[in-house]
Amino acid sequence: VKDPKRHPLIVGSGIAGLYVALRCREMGLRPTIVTQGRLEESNTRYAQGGIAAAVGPDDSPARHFADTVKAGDGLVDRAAARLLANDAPARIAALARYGVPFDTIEGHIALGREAAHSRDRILHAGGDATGLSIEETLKRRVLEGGIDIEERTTLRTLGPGDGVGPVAVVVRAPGGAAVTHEARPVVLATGGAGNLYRQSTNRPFAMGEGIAIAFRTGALVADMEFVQFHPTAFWREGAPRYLITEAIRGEGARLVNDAGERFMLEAHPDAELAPRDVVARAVEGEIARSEHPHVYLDATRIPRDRLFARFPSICRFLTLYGLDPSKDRIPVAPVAHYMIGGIATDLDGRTSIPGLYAAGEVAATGVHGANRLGSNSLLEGLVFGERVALQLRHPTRGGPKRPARTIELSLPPGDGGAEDTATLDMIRTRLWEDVGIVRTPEGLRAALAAMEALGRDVEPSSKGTVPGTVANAALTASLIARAALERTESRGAHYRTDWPRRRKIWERHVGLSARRASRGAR
Ligand code: FUM
Repeated sequence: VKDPKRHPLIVGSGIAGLYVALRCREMGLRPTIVTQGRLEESNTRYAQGGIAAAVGPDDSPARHFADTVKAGDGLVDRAAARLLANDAPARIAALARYGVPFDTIEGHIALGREAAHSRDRILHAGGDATGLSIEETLKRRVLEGGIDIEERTTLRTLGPGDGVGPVAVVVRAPGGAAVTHEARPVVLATGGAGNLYRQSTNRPFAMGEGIAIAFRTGALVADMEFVQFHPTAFWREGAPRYLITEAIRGEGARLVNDAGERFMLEAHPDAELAPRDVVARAVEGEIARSEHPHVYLDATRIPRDRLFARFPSICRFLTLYGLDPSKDRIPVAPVAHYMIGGIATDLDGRTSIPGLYAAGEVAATGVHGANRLGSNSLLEGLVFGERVALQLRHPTRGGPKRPARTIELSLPPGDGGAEDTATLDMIRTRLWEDVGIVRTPEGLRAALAAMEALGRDVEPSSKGTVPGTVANAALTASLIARAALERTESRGAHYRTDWPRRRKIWERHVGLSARRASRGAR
């Protein structure tokens, strides 16, 4: 490669990865996308509710900003939120230019409501197939643009680069040899970590591997204690934890217990449209109180035509399980959904490592604070993706602020044990049980000890060996448990029984970084 600066490597093909690649190409760069599965496989594809933007006649970016800040429970980076809200209409226009068929009513863009939004501002496509429409549209543009794509290819390590960016080692599945990309700008758009939890809406590969690889390379990681649980995933033995979008509550669906009582009325003045963390905890509380494994979403008051037109995918899915949501209540329970924390970046997606960028769910910009507002996630991939693309074109120096409370952790060699699915299962069960919606100090300590022990088993015993997926899962899981133990308060998505309230001293972020002596190309 003649000029590696002009050849950024983009890892991941959800909304952030595809958008950065497209914008890079338009700016004359020659990006390569590396992605674990097929190009179109990502969590983005399964996003239902939509994408938030203040484009309605009664709305404004200032309101969108204020709602984002309020939901974030005292920890939102205001500059990031202002940027998100102000830039949202322009990013929607960009998606429309690419051809995303947003739903309209009588020629006007159709806007839905979601929890903690003070206005109808959720754009959607194909009813509840917003992520699918966006992913497919961007994929088409990427293919038309002749962008280099390496499918079924996994990032394994990042090594020290020469200032332009890190060296990336990727492996082509199945059984392919390792390929080393020379030092160049690398954008991690690897998505979230929801599948580190036994119960999750996420796709199988969403296990925070990008976070672990960046952390091992020396990147600062932040806000890992904030894992968002979605209150309403379909709950039936043996069925997938399929998302039942919050937008259904925006249309009037109610949460009821087995006795048909609307328990959210007592939990929050906004009832079913309270912030997501509040609803998730209330549902969890109702499940514990009633000893019933789930609650119900009752959408029967929404007119049948409207329900089936607005939420066709959900209605189709429920039909498979013999349910008609216009007549039947939908069994639901909270599950892990979105990683608020991740690789710390500044507002231009720059991490603490020169030439390494992060965008989308894998990044921690501070924009969501302690609790993300629904439908701000697809948006963040675009808004911060745009800024990453601009940086790639004209790189400047910068990076995230190191939180005053940053814990340095060592990464000692392990026993080099074989990786297996049993270890992964233990990680997923432990996180779900002890680092879930309601956390206790004993549970957090036990989970951290368990993650460290499991990590030691599978961590390579020599520095030259590349850690595998399970070692990376154990590492990311231990970062979540470590940060949750550190934050001795309850705020947003992080709730501890020993500190059930917010504390002023905790109006700050928790950073995590690898102790310098332990770093290297592992
Ligand atoms: O309920 C939903 O459709 C989820 C939206 C989101 O996570 O932003």
